[in-house]
Amino acid sequence: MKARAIAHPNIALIKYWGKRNISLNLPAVSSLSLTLDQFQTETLVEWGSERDRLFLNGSEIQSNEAKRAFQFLDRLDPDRPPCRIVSHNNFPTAAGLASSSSAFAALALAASKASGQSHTETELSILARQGSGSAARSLSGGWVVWNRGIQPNGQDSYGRCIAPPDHWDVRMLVAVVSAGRKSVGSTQGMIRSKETSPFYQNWVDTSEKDVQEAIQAVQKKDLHQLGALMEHSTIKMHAVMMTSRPTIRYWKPQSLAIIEAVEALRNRGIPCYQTMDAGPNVKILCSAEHAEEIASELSRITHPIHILQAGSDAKIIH
Ligand code: 2P0
Repeated sequence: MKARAIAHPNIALIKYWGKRNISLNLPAVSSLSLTLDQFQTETLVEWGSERDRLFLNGSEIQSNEAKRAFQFLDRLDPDRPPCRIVSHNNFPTAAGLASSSSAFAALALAASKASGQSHTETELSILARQGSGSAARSLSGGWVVWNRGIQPNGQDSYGRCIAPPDHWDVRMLVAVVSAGRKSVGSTQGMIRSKETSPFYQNWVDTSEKDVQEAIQAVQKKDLHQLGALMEHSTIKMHAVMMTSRPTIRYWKPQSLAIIEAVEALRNRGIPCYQTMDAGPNVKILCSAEHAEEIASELSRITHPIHILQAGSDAKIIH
């Protein structure tokens, strides 16, 4: 059987960094994200093929990435037949643009369907989470909370939509500083931070409150409150990364130039707020009315600047 699914990446406003269980990808902290439109992963799964084969953006992959994808299918069915996976991203892979979130959300959905199983959205989120933590947030569109949960088996740790895409007409700008692959992978980075950063425990202890306040800000559509919380969560996470040993620094000079430009725009009365993930690219949250002006200002520093809206649920396509 074959099935094809698409999923969109999500950008965390309140960040996930750190695991309470590595093999199940159970997070040390809850997080809140916005699923994006335009950027997407499209994945075909053929359940029952001559042998396991993975194709990504037109090339066959035989590295650890392939192993990770097929081990993920083993979680769905340990006695599965050989499978073929054909996946395309229409945006840069593994560059801090959340490609693993859409990749494992699309793979979970397509594989579930192709294998003839039937899963609820919650079950799919739990499954996708085991491929890559942030993928738990990409089954749903709009504004999504991923609860840390407390159960050892992770059955209470999944993404849940708190507001649909049309709840609030915001824009997320993506200022691409580098489309290259990141220097330290997220999983390794999180392990290193937990083991070595003197700020790690404080990060864990303070994140829950950030998530609760950010949920309220989304519900009230309070851009200032949400933007301030997002910047705070971002800087706290990067402080933990940078104080890890050896240090993990994803920032580039252009990233800082964009952060300064965002502050300058804000001082001129244009509300906009920045966030960064495990890579040098900067994302800017703003209202729809200011998006073009902000993009044109930032394009003096780097390009391209993508202007994205809230995206929809992952879905099966025919
Ligand atoms: C996030 N990041 O909340 C955070 C912010 C990066 C920085 O989720 O190890 O690829 O597969 O669970 O999901 C990127 O981490 O990591 C990420 P794994 P994932 O979006």
